[in-house]
Amino acid sequence: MELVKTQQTPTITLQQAFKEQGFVVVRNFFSPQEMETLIKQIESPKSRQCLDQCLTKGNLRFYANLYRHNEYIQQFVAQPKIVHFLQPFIGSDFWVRWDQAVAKGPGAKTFPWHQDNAYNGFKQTHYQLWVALTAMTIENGGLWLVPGSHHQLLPHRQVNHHMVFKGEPKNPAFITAEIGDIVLFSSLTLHKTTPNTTEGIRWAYVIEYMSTHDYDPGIAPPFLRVARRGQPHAEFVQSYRGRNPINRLKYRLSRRDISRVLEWESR
Ligand SMILES: O=C(O)CCC(=O)C(=O)O
Repeated sequence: MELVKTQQTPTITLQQAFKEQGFVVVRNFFSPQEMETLIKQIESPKSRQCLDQCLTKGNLRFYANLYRHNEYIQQFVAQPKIVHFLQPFIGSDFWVRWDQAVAKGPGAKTFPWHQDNAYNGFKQTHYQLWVALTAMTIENGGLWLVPGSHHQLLPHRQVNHHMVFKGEPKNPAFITAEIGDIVLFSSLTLHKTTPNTTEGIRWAYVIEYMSTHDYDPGIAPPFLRVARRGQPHAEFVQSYRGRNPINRLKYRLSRRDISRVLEWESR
């Protein structure tokens, strides 16, 4: 496995690189065979109900919440290899809030610049594990990221079903990837994909992990916890630590009230 700390000196750790630039890339994390099997599972009849009608358009197909309907995928997202990799970034306890596979076929258009927090409106962040199921190139609609864009929520406007960043990002980086490479980025890292001008399909599978200390107001139980007390531990649970009255209150209060709660919490 080759670790890539994009735009960093060789002495910096992956966690430091993530903190500074909002993403890291790890080469050859999975084998081509694992990726082939995963695509077959995503395309299996079990997953048909996961086709997301909102974002699926023409040759761009979105499958969401696959892990809830497919046991193989459930084991994939909870596998110890992923859990051990993520623990230094997320901490000892975390769960899967969402997953999504995207088949970007020939002619599929740009998916515009955005932060995922602009779509879901969360006050906390989560971690996107982007798995390259096929190689990513500029021509086939691969991933662009903006280093250092993950420190705050930026202004967006709604365009049809998309939330689109209002500005023009400075120094975007294209992430070249081969089959089986992974990219870990923050839900605040600005990203986009450009049109697929090739004849092949660009496949990506994104798993979104969240610390059990943080709160997602949009997902109903059961929740798939995958790490507990620093160990891989896959279990559907009815609640988690972050679903507490203080975190829930943050979604009902004004901005001023929220800063008071945060101040109170930090005492
Ligand atoms: O897979 C793609 O082309 C874009 C998906 C994306 O950026 C997202 O869902 O946040």
